[in-house]
Amino acid sequence: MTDGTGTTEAPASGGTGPAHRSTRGHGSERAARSTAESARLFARALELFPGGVNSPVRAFRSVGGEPLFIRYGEGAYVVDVDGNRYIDHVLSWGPLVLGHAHPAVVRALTDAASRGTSFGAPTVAEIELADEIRSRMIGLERIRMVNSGTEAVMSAIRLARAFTKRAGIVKFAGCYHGHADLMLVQAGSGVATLSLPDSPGVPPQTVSHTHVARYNDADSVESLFRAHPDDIAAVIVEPVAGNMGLVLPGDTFLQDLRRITSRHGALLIFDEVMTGFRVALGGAQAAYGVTPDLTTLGKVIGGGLPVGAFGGRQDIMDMIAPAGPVYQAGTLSGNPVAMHAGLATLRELARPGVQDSLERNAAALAEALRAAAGRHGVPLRAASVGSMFGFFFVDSPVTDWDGASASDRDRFAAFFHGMLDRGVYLAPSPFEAGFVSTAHGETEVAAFAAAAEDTIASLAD
Ligand code: KE4
Repeated sequence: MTDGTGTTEAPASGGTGPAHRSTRGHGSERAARSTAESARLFARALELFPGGVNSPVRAFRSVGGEPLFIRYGEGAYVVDVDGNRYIDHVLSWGPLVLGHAHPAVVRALTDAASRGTSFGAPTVAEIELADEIRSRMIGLERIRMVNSGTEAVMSAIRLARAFTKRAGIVKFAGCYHGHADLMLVQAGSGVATLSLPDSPGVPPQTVSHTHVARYNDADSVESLFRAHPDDIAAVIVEPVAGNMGLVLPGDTFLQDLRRITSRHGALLIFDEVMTGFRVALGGAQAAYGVTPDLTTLGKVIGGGLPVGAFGGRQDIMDMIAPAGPVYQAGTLSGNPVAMHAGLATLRELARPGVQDSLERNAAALAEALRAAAGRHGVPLRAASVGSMFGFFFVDSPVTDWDGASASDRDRFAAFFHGMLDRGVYLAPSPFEAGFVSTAHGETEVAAFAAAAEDTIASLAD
């Protein structure tokens, strides 16, 4: 178990925790690391799953090599099936803000499951989680629970189109909003990683109303409104972009989007699936002081279980069935076990000082990267916001997809593997964000800094 300072000790007897632990260290050592068992399992997985994985970005395609199979996680660490132990900065792509197997989450899950795993009927848990979310995101007057971020986004867009009686949707190049057909246009994340700006299987007419603007360029949004007068239902944006690498909004960008959408009678949708409860407890909308009409959520609010949600103004949300005519449904929506995992997570996160500590640690990682790159003359830009951090091997500041996609991907791949060899597990793509958890303490930050110094020094050679 992890006491939150990064110190780990064997779990209490009877736990399902680590059967054995790799003795390899972290940081600057580059011990020989076997991945034979992962390779064997990956060969089997390739006979079962397309590309051997159940989500593309896990496949290591953009960094080379083969994915690691994880045996278990504990606190800030994951251990693979070959016994290699890593400091984890993927954290399931964001959800695990408390780290792996946090006692409060495990206890909540176990208790809930012992009373039944699903009823397809209302439970008090969904009320409690919605209350907890709304206590932080006051703009969410009504909420609908779903099962993924993709489902939240596709539902919110259907709702925006119904409410405005318009079809057009504006998104931003490099932003990723899940894999619903209409969003797979110059997306970020796995699509960007796989260089699939438009996915096959998406009929042209499906995306004919999806218009793409440039992130941090409000004029490009204004131009689309001029080109499609009275046709744009909504602008959807990652208020802090985390799917083209980490790209922060410019000083007035989000305020400009609020102003432009209001002026044109369109809705502003903040996709906070990643930024919700990461950028700040109230999400990016609290951090930047901009209230969208609709918000989509996921990841952290499920505590590692499949949960998404969308919510916003009551006059809009009340169009959702059965209150209104816009159909949206889900067998496992509001699943009580998932609700309890999310509730335990948000309650722990809300404890005094927790968010500040997360922000300090994320900032320390970004500073460690900048310092190492500076010492060795390697072009690198690093940033952090809330409990997220990101970096590009590039000389100039990155403000949009063009800047992100011009970064040195080969150098990123070499850095990724160098860090992996030194016991640090980063997202296997230059177009993702990194995360810290409450289980990442001084020990993990120091080990990351040592590994980054050693790896960047090797890149500079
Ligand atoms: P899911 O359907 O994967 O739960 O959520 C889609 C989604 C929507 N909006 C934003 C801003 C997101 O970041 C995501 C999902 N993020 C990716 C990682 N960048 C999930 C990882 C994956 O696809 O395997």
